[in-house]
Amino acid sequence: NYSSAVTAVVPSVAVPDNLFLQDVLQGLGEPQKRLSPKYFYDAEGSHLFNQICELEEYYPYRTELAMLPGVAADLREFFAGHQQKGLGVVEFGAGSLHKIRLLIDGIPFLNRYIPVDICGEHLRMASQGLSRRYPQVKVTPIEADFTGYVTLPERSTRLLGFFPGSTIGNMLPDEAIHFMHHMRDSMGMGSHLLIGVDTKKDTRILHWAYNDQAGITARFNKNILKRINRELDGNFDIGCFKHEAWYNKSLGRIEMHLRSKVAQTVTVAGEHFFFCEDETIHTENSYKYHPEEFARLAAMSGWGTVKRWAAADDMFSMFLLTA
Ligand code: AVJ
Repeated sequence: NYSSAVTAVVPSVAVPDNLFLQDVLQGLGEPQKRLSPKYFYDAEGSHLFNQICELEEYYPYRTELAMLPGVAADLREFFAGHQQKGLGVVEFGAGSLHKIRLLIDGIPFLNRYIPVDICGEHLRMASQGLSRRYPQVKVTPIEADFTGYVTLPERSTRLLGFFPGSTIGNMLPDEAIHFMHHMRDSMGMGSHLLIGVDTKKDTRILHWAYNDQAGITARFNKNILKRINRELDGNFDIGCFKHEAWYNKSLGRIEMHLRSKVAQTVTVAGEHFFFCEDETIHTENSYKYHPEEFARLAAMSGWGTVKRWAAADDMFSMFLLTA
């Protein structure tokens, strides 16, 4: 019975049921209306994101995936001194638990895996699948908002944080610094962090990655309105909004917006929100970092840079940091 290696999902901090509602009402009430990208990922949104990852135009996912076997080989050497005690990996915002497989495959003494994700149900299922495939790895899923301080289970192994996919790009630089501080506090001194960061590059490449021909990213963006309609009793007319994404060069970030095609009033949970024609809801930032820029950000949160891996043409970076 392999699944016995999976302990029950530990509820870390209690997540109030109405947090989504609170965030939406507050965000839509601001002069520049905004919604947090963390709400993209309901079942439909996660499915659409997986489709985005298959797109020709969307280079980050496949580029990072292709880097991971080489990175894992280097980490195996780097952590060779910990062979006896083993290595534990804490993944923040674990999603489908696919990328961890490449680390497990490349690091034989990786014997502990702690995925942290907000969706306990999905996490439990994925964790059981992983345990069946890798019975040598003890998997302890934690259901928590990974952006805060996470209480980790007792451990005797060295910890390596894992934060792939350039998810750090969703945060403002200030927020990223705070978050990296939290990761350091959660994992403790002597821990390491492997983090995927997207690079600055030709504006056209960035543009097409978020404006794909098939319109999947547009559907992904609009799905947040569908989710509000369904879960928060909203009445967004999805056809009255259009997807937009552009590279804001001075801020070094892709911005995604939903632009109202008409003047309209939308109701969410009984609250009314007026949109002018052409007014936007800012739904996502995706920051791109020069290597030195990111190393500086890491340093401001107490992390030293051990090593950076760069994909061909510097399309994507992975950093190994030390607390
Ligand atoms: C999952 C945050 C890394 O910013 O590229 C993909 C999300 N948004 N297409 C990104 C996303 C639109 C993605 N991250």
